[in-house]
Amino acid sequence: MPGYKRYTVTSALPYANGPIHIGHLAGVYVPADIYARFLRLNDEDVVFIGGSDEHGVPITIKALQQGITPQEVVDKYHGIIKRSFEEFGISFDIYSRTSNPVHHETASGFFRKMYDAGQFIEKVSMQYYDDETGHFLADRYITGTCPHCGYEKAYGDQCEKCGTSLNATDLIEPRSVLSGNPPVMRETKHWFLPLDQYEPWLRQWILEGHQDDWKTNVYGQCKSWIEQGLQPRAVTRDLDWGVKVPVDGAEGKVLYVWFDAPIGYISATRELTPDWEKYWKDPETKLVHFIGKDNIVFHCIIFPAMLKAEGTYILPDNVPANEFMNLEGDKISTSRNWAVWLHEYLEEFPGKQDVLRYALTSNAPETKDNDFTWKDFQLKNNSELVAILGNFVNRTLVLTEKYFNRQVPVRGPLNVADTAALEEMKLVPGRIASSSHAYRFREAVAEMMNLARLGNNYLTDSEPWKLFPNDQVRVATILNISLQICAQLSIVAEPFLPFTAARIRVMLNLYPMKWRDAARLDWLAAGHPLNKADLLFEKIEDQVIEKQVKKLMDTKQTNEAAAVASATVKPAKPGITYEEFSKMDIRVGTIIEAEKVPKADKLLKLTIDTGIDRRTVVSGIAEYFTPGEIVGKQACFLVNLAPRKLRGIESQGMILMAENPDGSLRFVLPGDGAVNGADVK
Ligand code: B3M
Ligand code: ZN
Repeated sequence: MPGYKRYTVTSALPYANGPIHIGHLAGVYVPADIYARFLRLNDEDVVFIGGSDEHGVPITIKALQQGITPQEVVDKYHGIIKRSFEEFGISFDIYSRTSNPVHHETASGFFRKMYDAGQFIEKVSMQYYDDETGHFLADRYITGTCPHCGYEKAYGDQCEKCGTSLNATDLIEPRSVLSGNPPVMRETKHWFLPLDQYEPWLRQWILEGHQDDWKTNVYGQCKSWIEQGLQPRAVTRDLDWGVKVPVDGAEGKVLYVWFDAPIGYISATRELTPDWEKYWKDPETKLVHFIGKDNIVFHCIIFPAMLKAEGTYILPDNVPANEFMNLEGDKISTSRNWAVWLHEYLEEFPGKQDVLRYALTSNAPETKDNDFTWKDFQLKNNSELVAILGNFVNRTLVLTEKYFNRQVPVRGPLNVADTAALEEMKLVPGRIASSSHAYRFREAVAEMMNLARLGNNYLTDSEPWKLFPNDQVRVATILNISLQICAQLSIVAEPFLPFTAARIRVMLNLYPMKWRDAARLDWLAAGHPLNKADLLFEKIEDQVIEKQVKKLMDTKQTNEAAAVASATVKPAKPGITYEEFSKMDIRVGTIIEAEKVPKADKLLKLTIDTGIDRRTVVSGIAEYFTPGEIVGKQACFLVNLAPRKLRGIESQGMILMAENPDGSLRFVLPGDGAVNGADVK
């Protein structure tokens, strides 16, 4: 693009609290990779930055859930994520992580510079606090109902349903994630970025300056935030995991993860090259952030305000955020395991990176949410990659092998069909380039496939196999042109299908070429030797797809069963005092005899050694336990329950049982070493 000397392309730093799924790929990493590859093919100076976001509450919550340290969580997932990106062909110049020392130094220096310039407001305020666990409840440690859309599981920093960015105090009926209790308020000191002061500048820079070149969804979100009125935003938190706040009197406080994470792009560039400043500070550098729509406010408003405040950095030229990719009609969800995981895909579909890249790009959620289905994946593979692109390249090479001894034949006089094909070819690179510069990769990949379609139709219509016996000159021309189309494909497919492009080049015995070569039309001279033809794609059979669909249906069933079970767990009873509780005398005892009560299906008569005495307890457990299996078992007994008569037998106490939501009973077992008569309290 005119006017820029170099490009800094960033892709959102995924939280290192789970693996990558197709939603991440379709929204962020595949388009960013296409763009970076396209720029490199154009000989542009580009750095493509990625890395793991290793701070913030999503990480510490995961650690809490799994009973491991935050460091263990990020080490595990950073490894999985990095490897799967590599294998998938996401061509980062660096994939870093925010726990690196260079990042801590960069982020803390950034904060300190703003602090010294008086760009924060220091404020003591009341924040939610969990009395039971002794934690301030920042961000995702608090949930409640979203005041904008009514979603009941919104977080203290954001509602994932409507995408609105929230403050914890905006939530209706807030609850602590740690204890489930309603929080209390407690005083604490924090530093705030006075976003309200940047409002006039943001209006000018975004609303006036980027009306025409930012995507409608991005521009629209920015406009609505700015119009709602921006508030000062806390950029520090009471947490112990993250970048320490580098000022006196800030013990136990770290930078807010959304303050440090975007600085991670800068830290990663510093780590990549000593020349990093030109990628961040030279106005002739074009900075582009690839993100999903839930990150728009942070990349379009908050981070630019920070960059502007710091004063020495450039601002993003564009933020081509995508909408969401759903899966089989349902929102992708890590917690519900409703996803196609990249590392699993790579294992189950070895060598098929480009198939997924193609399915995700040709259906990219660029202007609205889209749906990934396995049927569509199969269709894209079978009727486009196999039937058009693969078929065309393969037929061309096989026919050349057969008729011309695997050498490029001579192009003779051209007829109307040849000229039309060549004319069309001249237009293809320009079309793909202008769609790519406008971040319309669906359109771009469709143009690429159209070129393959053109070749396929040209070959089918020309019917060289019928002409060969009588007109070898004509057949030579047809195959020469078909081979040139293959060569052009090997260039223009590279951003979208890098593995396939490389394989076409190998078959054609060509070196990698640049975009400027893409309209040349004379890549292969007559006599140029080719390599053996090889199939680019293979058909995906129904059972392969059915297996994947079944896997998802199993997940759905498990989720539904869990939902039913949790829905039928009885709600808590009203509270009682300790005095009330302590009136109950519960003891460990052993069942020494058990027999059925005649004519009573449900009752067993038990003789219990309570440690105090031996007594009879009649219990309604006969449907679940036979006398034989419970004799000798220890259990807990309520021994001071008023005696009552059941079927003529006096019951002098009660055995304690756990009742599942489905009504089935289980013993409440004392631990090893509990003796009869031990007091349960
Ligand atoms: N880790 C949020 C996310 O994964 C966040 C992105 C940071 S980009 C600087 O959606
Ligand atoms: Zn909402």
